[in-house]
Amino acid sequence: MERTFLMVKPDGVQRGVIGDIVARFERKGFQLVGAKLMRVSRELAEQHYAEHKERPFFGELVEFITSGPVFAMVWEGENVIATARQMMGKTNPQEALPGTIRGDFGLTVGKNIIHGSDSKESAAREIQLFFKEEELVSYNKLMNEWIY
Ligand code: DAT
Ligand code: MG
Repeated sequence: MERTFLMVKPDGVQRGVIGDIVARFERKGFQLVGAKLMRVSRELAEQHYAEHKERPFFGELVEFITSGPVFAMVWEGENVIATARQMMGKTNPQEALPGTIRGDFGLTVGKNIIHGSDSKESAAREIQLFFKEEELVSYNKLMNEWIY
């Protein structure tokens, strides 16, 4: 089953929307396989956002993601990578549709509440960057018989 890495960013944690965000993915039918509240070190932030190293906002992005605790998660389910991106909405909350997480909770691109992997490759990379294998739990949910 496909897995993705999702992270409530420091603004989402401070604003108290961890529960709302988790609830959306649970209700959709996805399965949580790992989660932790943690601080992102500068080193981890720079690795995680390595693809943006040359962008003018890179410094700001690293400052922001290391500025307070984040809630890191791994979710599992059919097509979860693309579906989670749709549920998050566009990168800029000004463009994200109502009903999406960024559309409902955010106002500016610098503080857009949530991160989600954008491809199979980035999901695999980000999951192993944030989680040890033993922190991820595979289990059968009886509910899955009513979802799949
Ligand atoms: P996403 O988080 O939707 O995958 P991204 O990978 O292009 O978007 O960018 C990573 C983060 O960088 C994004 O969530 C917010 C920040 N960011 C992107 N574009 C920005 C910009 N033009 N100005 C400031 N921050 C930006
Ligand atoms: Mg991205």
